Amino acid sequence: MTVVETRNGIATSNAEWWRSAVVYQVYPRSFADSDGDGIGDLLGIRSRLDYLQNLDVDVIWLSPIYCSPQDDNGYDISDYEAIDPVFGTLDDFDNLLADVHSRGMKLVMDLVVNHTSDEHPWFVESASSRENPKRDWYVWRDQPNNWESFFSGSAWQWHDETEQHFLHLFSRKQPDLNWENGDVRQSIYAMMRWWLDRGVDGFRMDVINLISKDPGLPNGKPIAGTPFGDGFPHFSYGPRVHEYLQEMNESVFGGRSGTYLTVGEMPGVTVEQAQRFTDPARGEVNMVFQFEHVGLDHGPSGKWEARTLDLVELKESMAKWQQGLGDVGWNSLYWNNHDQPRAVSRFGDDGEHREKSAQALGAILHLQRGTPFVYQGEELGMTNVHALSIDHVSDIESLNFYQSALAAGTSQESAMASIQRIGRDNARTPMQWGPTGGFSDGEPWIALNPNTTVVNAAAQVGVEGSVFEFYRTLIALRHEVPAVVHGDFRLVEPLHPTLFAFERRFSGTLLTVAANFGTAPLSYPIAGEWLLGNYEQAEGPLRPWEVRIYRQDVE
Ligand code: ISL
Repeated sequence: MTVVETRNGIATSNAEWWRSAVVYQVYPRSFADSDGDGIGDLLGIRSRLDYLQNLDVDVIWLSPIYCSPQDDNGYDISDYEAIDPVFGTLDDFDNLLADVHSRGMKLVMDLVVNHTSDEHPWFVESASSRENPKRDWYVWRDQPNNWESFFSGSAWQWHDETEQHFLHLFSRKQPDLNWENGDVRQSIYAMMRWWLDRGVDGFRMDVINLISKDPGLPNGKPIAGTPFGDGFPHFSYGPRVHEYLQEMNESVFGGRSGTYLTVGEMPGVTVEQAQRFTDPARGEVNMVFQFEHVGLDHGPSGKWEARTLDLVELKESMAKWQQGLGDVGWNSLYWNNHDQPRAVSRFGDDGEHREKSAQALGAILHLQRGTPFVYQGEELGMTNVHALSIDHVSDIESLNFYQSALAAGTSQESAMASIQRIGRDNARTPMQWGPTGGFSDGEPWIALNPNTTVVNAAAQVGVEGSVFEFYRTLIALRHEVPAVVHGDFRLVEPLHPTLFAFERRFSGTLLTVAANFGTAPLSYPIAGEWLLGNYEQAEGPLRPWEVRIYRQDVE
């Protein structure tokens, strides 16, 4: 392995550049529209690279841009080696990639291989007859089991022509691939190599802990009040998942001189499992997206049932992951993405203290150990959409939930309240570039959040004290202060109900980060030299949603 100096002056292997990187997630449909059809596209992204370079992010992760019927906004892929015309062409992609690289940034693709679209030629063949050589590429059974789909209803769809059911953990237009079949795996690895040959810098792997299922596909424990059982223990972390990831890693990345970022999205993953997935010695993935902290406000029946978020639990969970992946493995750090409500609305205060709380959240995340992911608009403190009605809901998960909740006797008001609180459209409204939007010259595919009049990039870039400029400073700190990347982590005052404070220690430097997750003045004296804060520097109690970062030399 080559040893190089990183830009923070620490000698590390250049194969591990992702440890000091910050990733920015672009949701292409909603980022920037160049041709006025109301849907964001590759040329739009290209036209906004100055903005991303100014923010100083290292990597761009693109949510899926492949050919797709768009049943689940591109997470249902019908051709892995072509760009959906709505986003542009392969030439547009190559030009974007070249521009990203020429600015010293990297680009990571979304890899959705637990399932394809039902319009993918593989599935079309598989469904054409029971004798087709690709029949076994998907999961067909005479009898369905009792598993429930993530998107409501049964996870099985009856297929009239060949008189069997096929498995779809997500929508019925997203049939699950059968990873037990070696030809399926080899075809996926070949496709991944094709993208690496084009120059991409890695993959974010969609629900990759679901690719190996318990081969017997047993029924799950019955879920009270529903006809379904909980299949999760049988379709997640299956017996061959480590084997598949090691095989993928070897077949796709083995023998290449480049170095890549891989992050596995893994709903329900435990710290112990994540340690195994991210232990560099095992050769699987660099890091995983875990879901514990974004599940703390879910009720016993799941995400649609509200539960009050408790700061002590949030701190305990984050500290557990910091410790658990401290010596072996690596953390990803995120507050939100295209599936989650907006961070400031969920964990902060999107009213009076929107800016301060967005900044405090930013600092608490970016100063932990791991690779931070910024979801488009988070760096502006974009909020949930509060005024949705069901006619304006676009997301398949929310629409299916609404139907099944009403069928089960839930009131329209209550179902809508759930969607407003936690529905995925909250994250998918167009990027707010200016006071009138600036996303598209046409009618956007999903309505803009009306608060674009005040929450927008034009009002923040270059403006001292803005959320954007604060994020820029946080990202610069990661690039410049080795303790941010490498320091160990210690939570302080774990039981304090409104203080979120921790220490990072590395090679004679101690950083202390302390934030007031409330509005009442909070005394928490910190030693050392002031490094950064989201208010004017002052002694005395922490003001509403104030965060302070101090640095001191230690033994
Ligand atoms: O969105 C969720 C919260 O309700 C999750 O259950 C989500 O479906 C899960 O995290 C998997 O997400 C990924 O795969 C899905 C796709 O719809 C999501 O957008 C994607 O991030 C199926 O491909």
